Amino acid sequence: GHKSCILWFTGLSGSGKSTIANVVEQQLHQRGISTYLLDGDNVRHGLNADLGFSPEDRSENIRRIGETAKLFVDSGTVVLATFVSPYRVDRQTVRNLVQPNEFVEIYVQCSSKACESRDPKGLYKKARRKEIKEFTGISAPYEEPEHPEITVDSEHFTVQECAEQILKYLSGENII
Ligand code: GGZ
Repeated sequence: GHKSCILWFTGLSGSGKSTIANVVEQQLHQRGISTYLLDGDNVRHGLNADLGFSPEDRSENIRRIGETAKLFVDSGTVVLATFVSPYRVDRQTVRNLVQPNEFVEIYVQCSSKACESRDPKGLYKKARRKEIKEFTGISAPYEEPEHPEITVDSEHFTVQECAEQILKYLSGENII
Protein backbone atom coordinates (compact mmCIF):
# COMPACT_ATOMS: atom_id res chain seq x y z
CA GLY A 1 0.00 0.00 0.00
CA HIS A 2 0.91 3.63 -0.21
CA LYS A 3 0.91 6.43 2.33
CA SER A 4 -1.42 9.34 1.71
CA CYS A 5 0.40 12.65 1.68
CA ILE A 6 0.64 16.11 0.18
CA LEU A 7 3.04 16.60 -2.71
CA TRP A 8 3.48 20.35 -2.53
CA PHE A 9 4.91 21.86 -5.73
CA THR A 10 6.24 25.41 -5.33
CA GLY A 11 7.95 27.60 -7.90
CA LEU A 12 7.57 30.54 -10.23
CA SER A 13 4.81 30.93 -12.79
CA GLY A 14 5.96 29.03 -15.87
CA SER A 15 8.43 26.85 -13.95
CA GLY A 16 6.53 23.70 -14.94
CA LYS A 17 4.80 22.76 -11.66
CA SER A 18 1.53 21.67 -13.26
CA THR A 19 3.13 19.88 -16.20
CA ILE A 20 5.41 17.85 -13.94
CA ALA A 21 2.62 17.16 -11.43
CA ASN A 22 0.40 15.84 -14.23
CA VAL A 23 3.05 13.29 -15.26
CA VAL A 24 3.59 12.23 -11.63
CA GLU A 25 -0.17 11.87 -11.19
CA GLN A 26 -0.47 9.62 -14.27
CA GLN A 27 2.30 7.39 -12.94
CA LEU A 28 0.62 7.15 -9.53
CA HIS A 29 -2.65 6.17 -11.22
CA GLN A 30 -0.86 3.40 -13.08
CA ARG A 31 0.14 2.01 -9.69
CA GLY A 32 -3.48 2.10 -8.52
CA ILE A 33 -2.99 5.04 -6.16
CA SER A 34 -5.86 7.46 -5.70
CA THR A 35 -4.80 11.05 -6.26
CA TYR A 36 -6.25 14.51 -6.40
CA LEU A 37 -4.69 17.53 -8.12
CA LEU A 38 -5.29 20.93 -6.56
CA ASP A 39 -4.28 23.83 -8.79
CA GLY A 40 -5.21 27.38 -9.65
CA ASP A 41 -7.76 26.22 -12.19
CA ASN A 42 -9.92 24.32 -9.71
CA VAL A 43 -9.28 26.46 -6.63
CA ARG A 44 -8.89 30.10 -7.61
CA HIS A 45 -12.10 30.05 -9.69
CA GLY A 46 -14.20 28.51 -6.92
CA LEU A 47 -13.22 28.12 -3.26
CA ASN A 48 -10.81 31.08 -3.49
CA ALA A 49 -12.60 33.22 -6.06
CA ASP A 50 -12.65 36.06 -3.51
CA LEU A 51 -8.85 36.22 -3.30
CA GLY A 52 -6.30 38.17 -5.35
CA PHE A 53 -2.51 38.34 -5.24
CA SER A 54 -1.72 40.68 -2.36
CA PRO A 55 0.55 39.08 0.26
CA GLU A 56 -2.47 38.68 2.58
CA ASP A 57 -4.62 37.06 -0.10
CA ARG A 58 -1.84 34.70 -1.16
CA SER A 59 -1.45 33.61 2.47
CA GLU A 60 -5.17 32.97 2.80
CA ASN A 61 -5.14 31.15 -0.56
CA ILE A 62 -2.44 28.79 0.67
CA ARG A 63 -4.06 28.35 4.10
CA ARG A 64 -7.38 27.22 2.62
CA ILE A 65 -5.62 24.97 0.12
CA GLY A 66 -3.67 23.41 2.98
CA GLU A 67 -6.84 22.70 4.94
CA THR A 68 -8.46 21.23 1.84
CA ALA A 69 -5.42 19.07 1.13
CA LYS A 70 -5.49 17.81 4.72
CA LEU A 71 -9.07 16.61 4.26
CA PHE A 72 -8.03 14.65 1.18
CA VAL A 73 -5.08 13.14 3.08
CA ASP A 74 -7.52 12.03 5.80
CA SER A 75 -9.48 10.25 3.05
CA GLY A 76 -6.41 8.26 1.96
CA THR A 77 -5.55 10.26 -1.12
CA VAL A 78 -2.22 11.49 -2.46
CA VAL A 79 -2.75 15.21 -3.05
CA LEU A 80 -0.69 17.03 -5.64
CA ALA A 81 -0.87 20.79 -5.00
CA THR A 82 0.66 23.16 -7.54
CA PHE A 83 0.78 26.77 -6.37
CA VAL A 84 3.42 29.46 -6.63
CA SER A 85 3.21 29.70 -2.80
CA PRO A 86 5.98 32.32 -2.65
CA TYR A 87 6.13 32.73 1.12
CA ARG A 88 8.11 30.33 3.29
CA VAL A 89 5.89 30.92 6.31
CA ASP A 90 2.76 29.91 4.38
CA ARG A 91 4.33 26.68 3.14
CA GLN A 92 5.45 25.95 6.70
CA THR A 93 1.87 26.46 7.90
CA VAL A 94 0.66 23.76 5.51
CA ARG A 95 3.51 21.46 6.54
CA ASN A 96 2.42 21.82 10.16
CA LEU A 97 -1.15 20.71 9.37
CA VAL A 98 -0.16 17.10 8.71
CA GLN A 99 2.26 14.48 10.07
CA PRO A 100 5.96 15.09 9.30
CA ASN A 101 6.09 12.25 6.75
CA GLU A 102 2.89 13.43 5.04
CA PHE A 103 4.27 16.66 3.56
CA VAL A 104 6.69 16.51 0.65
CA GLU A 105 7.87 19.92 -0.49
CA ILE A 106 8.96 19.89 -4.13
CA TYR A 107 10.82 22.96 -5.33
CA VAL A 108 10.47 23.30 -9.09
CA GLN A 109 13.59 25.34 -9.69
CA CYS A 110 13.81 27.49 -12.79
CA SER A 111 15.36 30.95 -13.11
CA SER A 112 12.98 33.87 -13.54
CA LYS A 113 14.85 34.59 -16.76
CA ALA A 114 13.99 31.15 -18.18
CA CYS A 115 10.36 31.35 -16.94
CA GLU A 116 10.05 34.76 -18.56
CA SER A 117 11.42 33.52 -21.86
CA ARG A 118 8.92 30.60 -21.82
CA ASP A 119 6.04 32.90 -20.82
CA PRO A 120 3.37 30.36 -21.89
CA LYS A 121 0.45 32.62 -20.96
CA GLY A 122 2.00 36.00 -21.77
CA LEU A 123 1.79 36.98 -18.10
CA TYR A 124 5.42 38.09 -17.79
CA LYS A 125 4.92 40.41 -20.75
CA LYS A 126 1.88 41.91 -19.02
CA ALA A 127 3.81 42.19 -15.75
CA ARG A 128 6.64 44.06 -17.53
CA ARG A 129 4.05 46.46 -18.96
CA LYS A 130 2.64 46.86 -15.43
CA GLU A 131 -0.70 45.48 -16.62
CA ILE A 132 -0.35 42.93 -13.80
CA LYS A 133 0.87 44.29 -10.49
CA GLU A 134 2.68 42.27 -7.80
CA PHE A 135 3.75 39.56 -10.23
CA THR A 136 5.98 36.94 -8.61
CA GLY A 137 9.56 37.15 -9.86
CA ILE A 138 9.03 40.58 -11.43
CA SER A 139 7.37 42.84 -8.89
CA ALA A 140 6.64 40.49 -5.99
CA PRO A 141 9.04 38.22 -4.07
CA TYR A 142 9.60 34.48 -4.29
CA GLU A 143 11.20 32.95 -1.22
CA GLU A 144 13.11 29.83 -2.26
CA PRO A 145 12.60 26.76 -0.07
CA GLU A 146 15.53 26.23 2.30
CA HIS A 147 15.02 22.54 3.03
CA PRO A 148 12.65 21.07 0.44
CA GLU A 149 12.41 17.28 0.36
CA ILE A 150 13.01 17.44 -3.39
CA THR A 151 14.43 20.05 -5.77
CA VAL A 152 13.86 19.44 -9.46
CA ASP A 153 15.73 21.59 -11.96
CA SER A 154 13.17 22.17 -14.70
CA GLU A 155 15.46 24.58 -16.52
CA HIS A 156 18.04 21.91 -17.40
CA PHE A 157 16.07 18.65 -17.16
CA THR A 158 13.01 17.43 -19.05
CA VAL A 159 9.54 17.13 -17.57
CA GLN A 160 9.94 13.34 -17.75
CA GLU A 161 13.27 13.44 -15.87
CA CYS A 162 11.84 15.70 -13.15
CA ALA A 163 8.81 13.41 -12.71
CA GLU A 164 11.12 10.39 -12.57
CA GLN A 165 13.20 12.03 -9.81
CA ILE A 166 10.07 12.65 -7.74
CA LEU A 167 8.79 9.07 -8.17
CA LYS A 168 12.20 7.68 -7.16
CA TYR A 169 12.14 9.78 -3.99
CA LEU A 170 8.63 8.58 -3.15
CA SER A 171 9.52 4.91 -3.55
CA GLY A 172 12.81 5.42 -1.68
CA GLU A 173 10.88 6.86 1.25
CA ASN A 174 8.31 4.01 1.05
CA ILE A 175 5.54 6.49 0.34
CA ILE A 176 4.56 4.53 -2.78
C1 GGZ B 1 1.87 35.39 -9.75
C2 GGZ B 1 -0.07 35.27 -10.99
C3 GGZ B 1 -0.34 36.60 -10.68
C4 GGZ B 1 0.58 37.34 -9.88
C5 GGZ B 1 -1.96 35.88 -11.92
N1 GGZ B 1 1.67 36.67 -9.42
O1 GGZ B 1 1.42 30.51 -14.56
P1 GGZ B 1 0.09 30.54 -13.93
O2 GGZ B 1 -0.52 31.99 -13.96
O3 GGZ B 1 -0.93 29.57 -14.33
O4 GGZ B 1 0.34 30.47 -12.40
C6 GGZ B 1 0.19 31.73 -11.75
C7 GGZ B 1 -1.02 31.68 -10.89
C8 GGZ B 1 -0.59 31.90 -9.45
O5 GGZ B 1 -1.63 31.55 -8.58
P2 GGZ B 1 -1.32 30.80 -7.23
O6 GGZ B 1 -2.61 30.54 -6.54
O7 GGZ B 1 -0.44 29.64 -7.50
O8 GGZ B 1 -0.47 31.93 -6.47
S1 GGZ B 1 -0.07 32.02 -4.93
O9 GGZ B 1 0.39 30.70 -4.50
O10 GGZ B 1 0.99 33.04 -4.86
O11 GGZ B 1 -1.27 32.44 -4.17
C9 GGZ B 1 -0.14 32.76 -12.83
C10 GGZ B 1 -1.36 33.51 -12.33
O12 GGZ B 1 -1.92 32.70 -11.28
N2 GGZ B 1 -1.10 34.82 -11.76
N3 GGZ B 1 -1.53 36.97 -11.27
N4 GGZ B 1 0.38 38.61 -9.58
N5 GGZ B 1 1.04 34.66 -10.52
